[in-house]
Amino acid sequence: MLVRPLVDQERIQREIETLAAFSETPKPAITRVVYTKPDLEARAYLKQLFLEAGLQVREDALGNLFARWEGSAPDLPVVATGSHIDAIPYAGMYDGVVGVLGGLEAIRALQRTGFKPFRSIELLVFAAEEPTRFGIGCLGSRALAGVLTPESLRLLRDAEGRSLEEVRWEAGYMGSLEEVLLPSGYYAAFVELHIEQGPVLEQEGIPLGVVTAIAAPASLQVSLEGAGGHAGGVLMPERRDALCAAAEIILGVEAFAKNSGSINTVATTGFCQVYPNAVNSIPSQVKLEIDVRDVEQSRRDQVIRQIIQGVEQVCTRRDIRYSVEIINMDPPAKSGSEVLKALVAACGDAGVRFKLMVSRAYHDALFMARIAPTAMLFIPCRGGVSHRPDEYAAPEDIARGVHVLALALARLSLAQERESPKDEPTPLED
Ligand code: HGY
Ligand code: MN
Ligand code: MN
Repeated sequence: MLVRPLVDQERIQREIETLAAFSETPKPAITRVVYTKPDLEARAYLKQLFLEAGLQVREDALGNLFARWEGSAPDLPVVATGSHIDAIPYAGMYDGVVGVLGGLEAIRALQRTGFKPFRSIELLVFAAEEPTRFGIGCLGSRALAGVLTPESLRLLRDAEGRSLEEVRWEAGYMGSLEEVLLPSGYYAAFVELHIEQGPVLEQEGIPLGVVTAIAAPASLQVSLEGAGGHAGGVLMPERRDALCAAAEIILGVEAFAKNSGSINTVATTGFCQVYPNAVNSIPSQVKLEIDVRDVEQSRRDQVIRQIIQGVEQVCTRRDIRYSVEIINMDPPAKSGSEVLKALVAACGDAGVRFKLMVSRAYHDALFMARIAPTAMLFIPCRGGVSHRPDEYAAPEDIARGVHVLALALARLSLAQERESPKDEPTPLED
């Protein structure tokens, strides 16, 4: 490989620190929910950095942000990289950000070496990767990949009952949602650099992960309605306590995942809303949001069936009204072989050891894999911790990931042929 990308480690750190200041919560906790003031301020900062790097910048009607380094073959399918900058409440400062600022630094490092792209290289900042505001994750990548239609997007509402339409317009995104979907064959390849959000690389002392597959995520909402009343006045035999029913259901979620037969099955009840939520009032209504994942879709779906059966049994026995809504049940994504080859070759060029692995977290790459050959690069994060204020990635690990990403982007940009995203699947590690 001709290029020796010169990664500016200190500059990436400064930019990560600057971006972290755009948050609803004080550092080290980052809260940056889509279309809120910190999100819009963070976007404005990124657009300024992209323009300084000489990239062509555009945003679509949902707020997906595109920064293009034009190649000498501008009409050919483009090589893309990128991630997200929205953050769940009380998160860390590296989730998603490493892939956005790292992608920018990979481009700048190639620019410094005098590399000239053949295929254009485009950096993406996807809108709403986290499910925080509208209950379903990866809105931007689902929409541009055609997995979510404009009609489905228009049905989305946040916890305050505000529609996606209303909120995005207020944030200045007034374009037509029909224009978000990208034409078929638009991208030749997509690579996402991300922290592992797990402990494997650190435990095994391996500096990079090359992701062969992304686990299949699903989420469902369970609404329970019993009978409220005075905590002192209503005797136990008369009660229809919605929170006690929820407690049994939540323990069932845990048990079904633990007893699935595979360590790769995970399930979490991460959201529990109680009404009226007063110490001396019997809970009459509860809303649960449950997240279920597995690298094997059939095993995940079996757990979902068990959860739904469990809701029916508990609520029948306790005389609780219930409803279950499936929010999303996505298939897993398998990485594109040509992109995997480019990542492995780039690790070789850089002399960096790597591990082939599965991503248990989902990412925008899960949906980019529907429209382009896709793979991911993981860097270690301390203790495998993520979605917490103490999330941390070492500067040298970030710089190493950026270096390999730059080499891979250079290889992919010079590739004459574009493989189809439906290339032979790589084996799912189970
Ligand atoms: O939940 C996830 O896997 C991602 O971090 N949104
Ligand atoms: Mn996340
Ligand atoms: Mn992420």
